[in-house]
Amino acid sequence: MKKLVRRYSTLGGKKTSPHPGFSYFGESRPSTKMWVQNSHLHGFVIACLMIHSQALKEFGYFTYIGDVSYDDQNETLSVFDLSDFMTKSRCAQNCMNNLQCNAIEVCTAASGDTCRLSSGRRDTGAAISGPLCKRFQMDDVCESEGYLDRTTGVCIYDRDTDCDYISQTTQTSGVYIIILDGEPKQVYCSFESGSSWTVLQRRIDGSEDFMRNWTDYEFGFGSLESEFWLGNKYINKLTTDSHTILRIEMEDHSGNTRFAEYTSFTVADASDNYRIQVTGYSGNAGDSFGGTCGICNNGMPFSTFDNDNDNHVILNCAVWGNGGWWHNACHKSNLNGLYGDNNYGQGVNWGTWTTLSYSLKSSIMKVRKL
Ligand SMILES: [Ca+2]
Repeated sequence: MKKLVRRYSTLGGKKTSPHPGFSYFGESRPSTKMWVQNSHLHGFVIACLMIHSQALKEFGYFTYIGDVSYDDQNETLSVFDLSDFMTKSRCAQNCMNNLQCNAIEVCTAASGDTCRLSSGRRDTGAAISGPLCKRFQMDDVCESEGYLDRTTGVCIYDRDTDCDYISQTTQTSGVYIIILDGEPKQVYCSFESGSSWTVLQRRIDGSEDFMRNWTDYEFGFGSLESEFWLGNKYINKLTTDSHTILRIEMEDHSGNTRFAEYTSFTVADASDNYRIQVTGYSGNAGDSFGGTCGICNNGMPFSTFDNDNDNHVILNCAVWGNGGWWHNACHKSNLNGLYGDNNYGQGVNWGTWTTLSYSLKSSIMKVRKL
């Protein structure tokens, strides 16, 4: 399994607990976290707080994340018998002092209660049986199931996640962090009738400017709760990761809704300018991507006002059409066009439904796995 890393100092965002339902260390006080008492450590933490208060704010806290088997000691670094002297608090302190340690595990066995230091991650692994240990994970700034390599200060993610993964714990559509190609990424997951969609694009009110440059379209812009473009870099990663069913839902200004769905949708990587390939149309909005024609968008690389990869020898179609898109010469679809602009080819267009002289009220583009 490949390991991908990311420096936590660039994360910036607020830590999101993957296990919000669990209580913290010291289960009798579920709303309070345990602070490891140690003046030397305090000094260290305060010094670090001055350097990076956000990243280290929760350093030194442990959170109960679930149980592991007593017999599973693959990640055990050392074991202490619990006593009046070797309390759970001292055990946690020992973990803090050992950079290999990511968690403590408090075990109850016939031979007595123990506390062991573990290099274990947040994922407590396979089904368990026999005597159990409670794992208290050291909190860090790494999102999802990522964990901090404390010797290097780098967040490591052992596996990718997606909206299907999120759906195992919730069916409420909204913004979630997934691990996409080893990196945390915020996306909008839409859970509908047992399907988990990842939203790529949304237009609803013209609040966002879609006349953006190549870099903006590459890394995304806008608000995931409102109007946005997820980013070609991430769309490529999603389609590479089997999210190849594309559904586009649109609404006109009279409240009529139509859709176009494709059984296969891929977007190439940056070396091929995020070229689109779609096949397998179904729906009632018509296929404004497909076909072979001078304005057909299928098979075209992406273009923006500062990167003209279209087939029009005179026009820069991204300038003429008011947005980045897989322009040809120029387009039969133009969902990133200027909101509210009904001039031919300038607005939020889906030509096979409302013609290129009608700017739609809303559009949403989303993908899911087969
Ligand atoms: Ca051109």
